[in-house]
Amino acid sequence: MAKAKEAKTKKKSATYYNYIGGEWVKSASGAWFDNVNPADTTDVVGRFPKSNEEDVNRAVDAAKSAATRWRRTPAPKRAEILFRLGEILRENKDEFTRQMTREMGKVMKEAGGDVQEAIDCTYYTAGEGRRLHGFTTPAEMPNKFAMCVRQPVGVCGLITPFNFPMAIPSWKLIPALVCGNTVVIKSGEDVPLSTINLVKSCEEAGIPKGVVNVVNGFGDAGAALVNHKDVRLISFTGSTDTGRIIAEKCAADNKIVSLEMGGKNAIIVMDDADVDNAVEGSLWGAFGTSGQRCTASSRLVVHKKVYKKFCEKLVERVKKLRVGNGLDPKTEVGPVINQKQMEKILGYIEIGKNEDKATLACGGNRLTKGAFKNGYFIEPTVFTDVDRNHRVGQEEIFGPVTSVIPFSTLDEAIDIVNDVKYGLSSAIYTQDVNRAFFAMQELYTGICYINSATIGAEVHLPFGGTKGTGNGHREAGTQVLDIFSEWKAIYVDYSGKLQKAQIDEVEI
Ligand code: UN1
Repeated sequence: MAKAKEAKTKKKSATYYNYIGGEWVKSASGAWFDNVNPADTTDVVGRFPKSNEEDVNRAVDAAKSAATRWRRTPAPKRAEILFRLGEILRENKDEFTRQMTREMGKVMKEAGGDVQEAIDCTYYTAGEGRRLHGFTTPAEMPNKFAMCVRQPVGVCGLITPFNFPMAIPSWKLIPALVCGNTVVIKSGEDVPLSTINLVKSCEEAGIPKGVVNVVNGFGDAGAALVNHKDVRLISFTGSTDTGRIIAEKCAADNKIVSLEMGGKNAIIVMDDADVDNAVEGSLWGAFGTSGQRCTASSRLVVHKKVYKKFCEKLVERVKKLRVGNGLDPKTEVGPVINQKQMEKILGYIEIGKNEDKATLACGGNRLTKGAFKNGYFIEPTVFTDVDRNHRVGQEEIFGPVTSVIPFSTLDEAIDIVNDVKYGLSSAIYTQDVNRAFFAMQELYTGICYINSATIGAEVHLPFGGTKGTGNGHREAGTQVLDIFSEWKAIYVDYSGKLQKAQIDEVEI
């Protein structure tokens, strides 16, 4: 009887594998880890192989063996498979969305947006298979032809975070593939299922064995990928601290490294702004994905003339946000990803209250009662009267916390926005076209929005940031091709004789 009851209450969990050389395999050590639902940690989504250096070595070997054949497959043919992948993702969108919410916590609408972003990226980037434009240019000698083509870089290591479990892996994977590279993905340990769903779809679409490989696991597996001598490129999204270590390691053997890291994004609200629209944008920008976006609006820089009105309206709206399990369609703010992140966020709330002595306008607590008891829930939190130098106004929190900072002039606002170590996204609410254009010119970020929040980048525009956010690369758009391919300049001399550039006189 007791047993039957146990069987009834025990939630189902499944076993998943690494994908290496086209085979679904256990880890070399036989170790596993559990992927749990952050809204209810008694809900185990599945167990996944805990991989180590040996698994990474096998995956890199597989990627290396598949490289020549894939590189020589004409790009339009590679792209045809990717278009099929887009169809498969579209067909499975609902299931992938649900599974993502279960493993990551973000509400279903947003998880659907995440899968959609992967679909958009797949279709858009697959289109590059029939472009991958190079260029021709005149040569300086007669009877000589000059052109430039893209060539793949080789085996790429992709290290992905938890906050966009399918979109971010797709941003890296699809351009890598269309450019003719083979890859090993080390997925975020909190959200391995969404990467498995993406890669299973690659298998179904017909991507040849060894072209895409996945190792599940933690930082040691990522480090083995970064240190592997046959990996030519590392593309990483995650914290600025980890990114810096990766860049240093990559420098040792001159790997190409593309980094997307932290943010401390700000919305400026001018005195002429539509305040209601700015409040809606701030709400979405700060608390969408529980603030766990690199692009989250974690600073709201508000003109003193509208400051009081803005804060009142904002706090009133924030207090009404429905926190809960993302699987419930009524939920607006889901849990945060794990215990460690939750503690970090709560730690920042303490800093805001005690060290910064900002005004805690609403929120500030972990929710632990009733339906919240087994999850990592934090009340949406607003600090007001934040000084530009306060720690909550300077450091990335990556949770449902935002800081309102007052200002008097546009110059001052721009200075506040730029005066942090990051530079991903910025926004301004104003009805004045001159102010909007001046802000567009002066805000030193990789992304800038007018009359909209700091989140919501589209896949056909470059994504990335300045300063501590990145190392000069951009994902998405066609700009991503510059990460995953290298230029080859080609000169064809059809004069039939030796011609010396820079030296021979050309008869005119
Ligand atoms: C991220 O936060 O790392 O612009 C990615 C956005 C999303 C992507 C965010 N399309 O908010």
